[in-house]
Parts: sequence; C-alpha cells; structure tokens
Amino acid sequence: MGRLTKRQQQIIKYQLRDRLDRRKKADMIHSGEVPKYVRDKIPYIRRLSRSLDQVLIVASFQQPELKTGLIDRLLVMAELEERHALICLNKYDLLEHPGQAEQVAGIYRSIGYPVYITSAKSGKGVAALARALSGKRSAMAGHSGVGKSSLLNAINPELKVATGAVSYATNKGRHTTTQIKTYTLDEQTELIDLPGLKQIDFFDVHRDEARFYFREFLTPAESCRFNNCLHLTERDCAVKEAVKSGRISASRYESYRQFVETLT
Ligand SMILES: Nc1nc2c(ncn2[C@@H]2O[C@H](COP(=O)(O)OP(=O)(O)O)[C@@H](O)[C@H]2O)c(=O)[nH]1
Ligand SMILES: [Mg+2]
Ligand SMILES: [Zn+2]
Repeated sequence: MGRLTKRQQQIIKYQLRDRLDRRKKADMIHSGEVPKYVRDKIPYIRRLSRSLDQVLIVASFQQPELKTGLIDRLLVMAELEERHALICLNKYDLLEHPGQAEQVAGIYRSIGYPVYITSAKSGKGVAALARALSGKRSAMAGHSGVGKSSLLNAINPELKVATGAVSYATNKGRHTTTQIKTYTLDEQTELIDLPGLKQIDFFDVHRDEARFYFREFLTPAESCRFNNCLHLTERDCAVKEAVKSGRISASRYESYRQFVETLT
C-alpha cells in the first residue's frame, strides 16, 4: 500500500475509533441503495460526481455578490467525492477595486485550489480557463446568474448557450437553464452546465467529520490539545490559533463553523 495522505490517516484514526465508514456511506449514496426520498435530496452535482474528472465552481464578484459559503460547501463536496476542484471567479469587469480579485483568489490558491479570474464579457482569463478544462469532463456549479452559460459561450461562441439577465430587483439573478446540458467542446472535452444552485446539503456527513474536508485544517489540527478537537469551543485549539494569526482564512473558518451548524 502506498503512503497515506494526512487526511486518510486522520480519517482512519477517527473511523477506527468511532466506527463510521465514510466510504461505505458514499458508496450507498451512489449505488441507488437508498430510498427515493433520500436520493431526491442528493444534489445533482454530487450524483454526477463519479463520472466527472473535475468540478468547476463558478462564482461572480458582483451581481450576484461574491459569497464564499457556497464555494466552500462545493469544495467540501469535491473533497468528499475525491474530485479535483477548480474555482472560477467571474465578472471581473464589474469589480471597482481589482485588487479584491487577487485577495479572494489568494485564499484558495494558498490551500491548493486553482483559481481562474475571468470576465465572460471582456474575455479576460477565458483562454486560461479553457485550457484547464481541455481534455476533461467537468461540471459547472454555482449560483444562478454568475455567468456559467456566458463562460461557455466565451470559450466557444458556436455553443450559443442561452444566458439570462440578472434580476436587478433582488440582485440574485434569474435562471434560464432549467435542465442539465452537456456540451462537447472537442472529442476529449465535455462541460456540463448545471442549473443554479442555492444550497448544497450533506445529510450523510456527521458534524464530527466535517473538519476533514477543510484541507488547510489538517496540519494545524495535529497540534490541537485534543486529538478529537472539532476546532469549535475546545481549549488549546491550534486551528483557531491559526485563524487568529491569519494562517487560516477567517472566511474559511467561518464557513466551517456554519457548515457544522447545519449538520446534525
Ligand atoms: N458584466 C458581466 N456580466 C456577465 C459576465 N458573465 C455573465 N454576465 C451576465 O450575467 C447574467 C447571467 O449570466 P448567465 O451566463 O446566464 O449565468 P448562469 O446562470 O450562471 O448561467 C447575464 O446577463 C450575462 O450577460 C461577466 O463576466 N461580466
Ligand atoms: Mg446558465
Ligand atoms: Zn482544534
């Protein structure tokens, strides 16, 4: 057996103790062995995940405003399903302070997720994004109105994907993509355009397990006083210390906290 990753080691330790079998739970979800009412709750992106090479998480800087919560939940999904994840931050042209783009991108790049800053409108970053998608089967996930369909058109104008106007009343964006569509860019490249997502739920993730899917917590977690530290209210928590000193992003930690709150 090859060397185990840090996450695998920690999960194994945890599972041996608590006899939770993460892999088995994930297999059940994908095998269709679960009752229909459970199956209906599995987000489409997750049901699809095993057929994908990677997940492209799309968000926009403005209209709708950037909220990192959904990005972080989609990253959890990618970690859970062991899929490669890429992040695209779109509508760069709408940013008043372009420096903001690098700041947000830096949070994710520093923990190993590739980030593409794009504008489907001006074409910025589109070629680099297209290269990252080339030769792979990817699905695009994100809020509606962030520009998923527009990016597809920017990558290949012949696709003529329908795009929707942002609803300015709510600034949330109406969506026109009502069904899932697969676009074949070339023989090796497929892109799946998914309808806008508001929430992504994980009913199979135990709250004690959530910490394993925030990859930058893994190394500091080794220095927590308690080896089962959830990094919430425990004493001498190295993860919380890393948040204080800025080594872990406060927004990522906040996403973790909110994520745990939604789990039972
Ligand atoms: N200013 C600007 N608007 C964009 C950009 N990308 C998409 N849009 C607009 O945002 C709205 C929603 O785009 P759409 O591609 O339908 O988003 P989707 O719901 O994620 O597929 C449309 O009015 C697009 O013209 C961009 O990079 N800059
Ligand atoms: Mg769309
Ligand atoms: Zn801790």
